[in-house]
Amino acid sequence: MFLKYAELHVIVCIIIFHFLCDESSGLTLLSGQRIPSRGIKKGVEHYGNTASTRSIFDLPSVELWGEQNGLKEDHLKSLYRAVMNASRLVQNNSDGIYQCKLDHLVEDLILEGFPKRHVQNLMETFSIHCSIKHIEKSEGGYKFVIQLPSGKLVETVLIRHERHSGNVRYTVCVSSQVGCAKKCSFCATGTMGLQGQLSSSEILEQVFLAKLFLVDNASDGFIRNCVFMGMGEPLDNYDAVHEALRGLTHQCLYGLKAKQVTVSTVGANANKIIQLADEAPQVSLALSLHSALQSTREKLIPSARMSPMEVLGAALDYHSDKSGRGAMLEYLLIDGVNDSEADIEGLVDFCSQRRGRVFVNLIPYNPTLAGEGFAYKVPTDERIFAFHDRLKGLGINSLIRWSSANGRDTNGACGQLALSAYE
Ligand SMILES: *[C@@H]1O[C@H](CO)[C@@H](O)[C@H](O)[C@H]1NC(C)=O
Ligand SMILES: *[C@@H]1O[C@H](CO)[C@@H](O)[C@H](O)[C@H]1NC(C)=O
Ligand SMILES: *[C@@H]1O[C@H](CO)[C@@H](O)[C@H](O)[C@H]1NC(C)=O
Ligand SMILES: CC(=O)N[C@H]1CO[C@H](CO)[C@@H](O)[C@@H]1O
Ligand code: SF4
Repeated sequence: MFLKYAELHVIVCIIIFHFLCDESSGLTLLSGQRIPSRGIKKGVEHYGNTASTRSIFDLPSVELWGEQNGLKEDHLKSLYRAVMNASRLVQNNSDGIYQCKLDHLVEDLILEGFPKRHVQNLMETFSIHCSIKHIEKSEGGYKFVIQLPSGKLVETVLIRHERHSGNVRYTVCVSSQVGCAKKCSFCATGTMGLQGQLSSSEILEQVFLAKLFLVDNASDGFIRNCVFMGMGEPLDNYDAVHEALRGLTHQCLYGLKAKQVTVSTVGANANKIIQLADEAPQVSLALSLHSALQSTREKLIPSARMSPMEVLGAALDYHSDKSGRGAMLEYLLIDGVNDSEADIEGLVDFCSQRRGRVFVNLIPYNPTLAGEGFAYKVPTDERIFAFHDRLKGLGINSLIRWSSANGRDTNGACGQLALSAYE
């Protein structure tokens, strides 16, 4: 099921973050950007601990263990440096699964300044739980099927961005749930239903495995952005996602800037947007809106009935007040579904009320991108341009995100990306 490549989040992720990577360059690290712990009881991960060891990416557990052993934060830094340096992917010849092997971890820990007397205990307590079941290369990057300790599978995508300067950066697109309860009408993941929640370490291990793969196989760039656009609605697994955000931005671990991390939601639970604004305001927010008319929105995203437009709008305003930045709105344009004059009016109103503190990505729907079984069609160019012109005319920042699968070549690289990843 998940091999259908029909997950809309991922499509959007591939089309949009190709640009974002460049747009977000030159940001400076703000002090105090670290995401504070919410005081989730340390050492107690919520889900999926089936192994006898804990995951070394279960940050609260590692912190608790460190505290109990009198270790300082610098020791955690050396711990993760040594883990990164000592790890490599090894493929099992009989089942083809790639597992992480830690060669010379003991030596590396000591080289990095980790206290020798705690090494043995560390290695008995923690390990790496996820593995890669399948790797697929495409022109735009790589797609991984990740196997969780429960045996369940999720997708992780690495998107390659080559800048004009020739520098290469990657965006990693992670899953936060197995399947999804939201049942959006255009999304294959939704048809799976919700089969499980990922723990924070399972989210962070996706990034780790993708990173290891890069070191081994491409090593032409590093991961610069992380987006929660894989399987699942991240705000439906809030605690684990919050903890993963902390790990992604933690100096000892991945050390990404909070702005380089994007949480993408369909906005069914406006309270969670408010909570995110309070607890991790610097993290970028993307909202899959697809219509600003409540009735159309509900047709596409059934669970949107939980969050009427006024409530959603208020949550977005709250978020932009807290973060000082607007959200990114994703709008999939589907012929005869949400591209009417009334839909344009609705979107224009909604954006105007936000005083322009939004950025709209108009994504012409493309049947070849979203797989079969969805009887949606791409609108005419006229409708697409009408939408864009109206937004522009009102000073609302927006872009049409063509994909070359649509017969346009305005953005070859990005189109190829979408195409090659989804054919
Ligand atoms: C390789 O896969 C086989 C079949 O699943 C399994 O029995 C074996 O233990 C695996 N080897 C390693 C080193 O994990
Ligand atoms: C990193 O790993 C290499 C071998 O892969 C090893 O030679 C080197 O000493 C390690 N460096 C540190 C600081 O652990
Ligand atoms: C990764 O690189 C190794 C050797 O460098 C190669 O054997 C393997 O096929 C590569 N994997 C992929 C998916 O490209
Ligand atoms: C609910 C709604 O307004 N749907 C409209 C979407 O757009 C098409 C035209 O493109 C209209 O026919 C629908 O009424
Ligand atoms: S919320 Fe769930 S069903 Fe909706 S697009 Fe995202 S993954 Fe698919």
